[in-house]
Amino acid sequence: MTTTAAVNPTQQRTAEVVADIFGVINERLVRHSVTYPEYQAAKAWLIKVGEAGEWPLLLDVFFEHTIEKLASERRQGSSGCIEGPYYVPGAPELSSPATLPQRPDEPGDVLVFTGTVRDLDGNPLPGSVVDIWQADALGYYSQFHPDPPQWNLRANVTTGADGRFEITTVVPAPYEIPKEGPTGQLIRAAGWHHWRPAHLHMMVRAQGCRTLTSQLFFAGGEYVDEDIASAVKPELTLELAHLGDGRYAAEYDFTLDPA
Ligand code: MBD
Ligand code: FE
Repeated sequence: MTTTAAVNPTQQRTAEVVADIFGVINERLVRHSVTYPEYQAAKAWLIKVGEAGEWPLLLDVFFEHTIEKLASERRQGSSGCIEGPYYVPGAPELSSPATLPQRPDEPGDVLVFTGTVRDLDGNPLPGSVVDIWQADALGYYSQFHPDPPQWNLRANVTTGADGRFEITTVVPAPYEIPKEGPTGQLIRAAGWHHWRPAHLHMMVRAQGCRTLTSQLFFAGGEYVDEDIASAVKPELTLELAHLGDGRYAAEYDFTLDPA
């Protein structure tokens, strides 16, 4: 790689970071004595990742956790977590207490998810929004799987005067990376497992605050200790309580940093 004089800071940053990453890749090709057949297989596979539309999936599973941990170092409030590939803006706007859009026969156990959104001083943030999305009890996300209707288990829930939210939904299933696609093929070729533990996704927004993108997991759930996306943090684990009528409850309070 030739190095030309950088003319502005952005160009300098691009040149430094990309040259370093490409340099590391080239070193590793040497370390592993990568052959022409391996290079050609990798090239064909990378082309398939694009053709299958799996770049968001592949990058978010294997790399977003690093970027997110770096970004979290600059936060004092609640921990964040990766956004992943399945967020869709513009979900229905509901007010707490809210039930997420779902089918009349929505499978799974009912979950009542409650909490309060506050600032760093502990003041509740009325009118803040919990933009929540999740897989259903079969592990399918609406708009990324043909079965669930468009906004199934997605909503922007506005908190009440006390900054509190109560969101009725269902307990999600663990998520299996699709096996048919190039990402799934790679995982199988390496002998890894295809799973993320069950999780809820959310972006929490409030006037004057830095938006928090996070996920919450379930204590003791399958794959919590072996997330293929390396995104689980201990402080993001919910304890599921029994409400006694077959429903489950979980509570989590969000603390937002100033903008
Ligand atoms: C998911 O549901 C997810 O949250 C991430 C980060 C990657 C793949 C599927
Ligand atoms: Fe997810």
